[in-house]
Amino acid sequence: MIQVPIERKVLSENDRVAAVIRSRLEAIGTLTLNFIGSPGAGKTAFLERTLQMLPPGTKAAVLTGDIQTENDAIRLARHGFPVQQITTGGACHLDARMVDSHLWEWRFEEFDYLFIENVGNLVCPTSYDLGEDGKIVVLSVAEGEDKPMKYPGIFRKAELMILNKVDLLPYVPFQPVLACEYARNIKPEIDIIETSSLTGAGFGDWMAWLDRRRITKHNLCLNSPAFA
Ligand SMILES: Nc1nc2c(ncn2[C@@H]2O[C@H](COP(=O)(O)OP(=O)(O)OP(=O)(O)O)[C@@H](O)[C@H]2O)c(=O)[nH]1
Ligand SMILES: [Mg+2]
Repeated sequence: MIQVPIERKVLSENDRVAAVIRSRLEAIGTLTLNFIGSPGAGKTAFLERTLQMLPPGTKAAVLTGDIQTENDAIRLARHGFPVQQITTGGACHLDARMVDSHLWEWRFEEFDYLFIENVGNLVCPTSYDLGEDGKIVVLSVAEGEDKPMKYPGIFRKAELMILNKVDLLPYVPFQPVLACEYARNIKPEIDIIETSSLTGAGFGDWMAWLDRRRITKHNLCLNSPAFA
């Protein structure tokens, strides 16, 4: 019976910390994206290929969340960018405090991009603002096209859906058109990019989206009252 007020209190404390993170990241112009998807949807592989494709001189960093193990951080660190693993010790999502304490370790360095890989889960991470500019949902073709209908929360909050592992389409009964239709029923304006981290398909579109998103953020910042 007291569960709802306690949950509300936890979320409002989280929102307070997230707002502080957002204003700090805003001040240094870092575009921060929060990647959410089921376990095994391919979030780490997607970020690995993204790091490989960033233009020379780009300053990027990754925070990667898992319940246990440093496996993802080890994979991501191979690409020469700063990476920190956040192990939640049981929690099924990252929260703003966890992100804040790891950003302090980097002293809020001025990165162009901060990528946050959330704990593999389509539900819990959705409610937690981490101070990011946007959420990106990663759905793989091995999961079934009905997932936007079954887990609408994250598809409503995400600005982009990565439809991943499209190299597997010849082998699985998955209809991308239906998956996109279900996602757009939840959020008509959601962007969708089909990708394969194995073959690199769709990464040209993704890198262009990323670049556009950074420029949009930059322009928004320049037009904000703080810069007037
Ligand atoms: N065929 C294919 N396999 C992929 C692709 N992307 C990832 N995989 C494989 O899918 C498995 C899971 O990939 P990960 O990148 O570890 O997935 P994840 O979403 O980070 O998983 P968690 O961090 O555990 O939630 C691995 O065996 C990858 O090699 C892809 O585009 N195509
Ligand atoms: Mg991972």
